[in-house]
Amino acid sequence: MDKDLIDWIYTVSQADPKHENGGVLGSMTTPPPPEALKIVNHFISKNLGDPHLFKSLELITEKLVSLTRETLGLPPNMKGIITSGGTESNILALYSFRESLGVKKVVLTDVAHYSVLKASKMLNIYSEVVQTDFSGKFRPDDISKKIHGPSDSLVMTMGTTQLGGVEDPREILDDLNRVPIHVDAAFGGLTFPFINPEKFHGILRALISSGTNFTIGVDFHKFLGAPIPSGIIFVPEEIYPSLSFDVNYISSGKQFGLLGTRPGFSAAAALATLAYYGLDGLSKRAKLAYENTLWFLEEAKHRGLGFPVNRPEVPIACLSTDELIEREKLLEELAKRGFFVYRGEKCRGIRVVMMPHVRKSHLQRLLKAIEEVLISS
Ligand code: 0PR
Repeated sequence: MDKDLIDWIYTVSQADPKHENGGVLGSMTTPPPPEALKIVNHFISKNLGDPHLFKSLELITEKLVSLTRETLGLPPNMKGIITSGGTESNILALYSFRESLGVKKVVLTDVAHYSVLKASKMLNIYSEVVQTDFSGKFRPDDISKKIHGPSDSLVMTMGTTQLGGVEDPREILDDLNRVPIHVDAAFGGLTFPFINPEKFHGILRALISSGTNFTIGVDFHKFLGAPIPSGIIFVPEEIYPSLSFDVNYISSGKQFGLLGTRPGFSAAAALATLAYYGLDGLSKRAKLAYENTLWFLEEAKHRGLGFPVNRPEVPIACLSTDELIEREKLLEELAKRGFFVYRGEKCRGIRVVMMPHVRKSHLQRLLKAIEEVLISS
């Protein structure tokens, strides 16, 4: 055994920013709870892609799917498939639309996650991007005039990566001729239902009663804080078979989704994380993070440190700073001081994601650091 090399693996990671001390402020990652880490170890060599051999994983998956379905208020005819996260869910959604419904085109807005365009390229599905305004809002007409017939589809994001907005399909549903819709709720799926239950359930009710084929992807490894990788996609029963692939030599005879061998702990640790916090705990964490998001934006505006371009609907804050300082310089100076925020493309400034490890005191320190950088530049 090369112990030096093993030691080096630990040593080299010492230089990474740490979630716990408020350094990681832009990445949608957060430390999982201790119970989930034990579960990771317990399942580390088991393959979720072989659920007949590892029978417990089949049972765990069933429980996770039904608990998530219940939490989101989805109908029983929507089947859940565990994925490695938002990218895989987006690819599967478009693939299932293409295979079962003959979809050839996808319409999305410029604030959709880049993995939607990645999916359309990989699947040879033509894409049309609708420009949104500075606050990330689309004009309903801009979408409906791009949707013509049954080979078109639409992606709407619940919790946009850049601006934390929620794209509401109710504004256009009547004009869409029931084309299939994929809801990318990778971040919003386990935050938005607690922050604004009325709007969340209103959107779902409208989608369900419209008779449209819709899919929804939600990530456990984002705000919930389950170990990476872990997500889920729900698809209507009728298009579910298109995501099943025959594999004769393994005992289940079929596999779902993109990966073959996939981590068994994906489902088990996500379930353990849900069990650890409980829905009440998760709801409290989401509401607190959201309050901190609004507080941060308001405080920054009040102190002249930037301009909010929208009122986010999930705990993601985008602060426009380009009238005050060159963005790359701000990012660089903040990183030197140990604050790792992300580029805010649409808001021309910085993006902070209020993951559960981000406390108000971290945000206070970040605001102070921005102030210092502005004064000294
Ligand atoms: N859909 C939405 C709305 C997303 O925000 C993301 C990821 C995805 C899909 C894709 O999810 P996976 O990356 O899990 O496949 N959004 C994060 C972001 O762009 C991804 C990320 C996470 C980037 C952690 C960096 C990082 O350190 O911010």
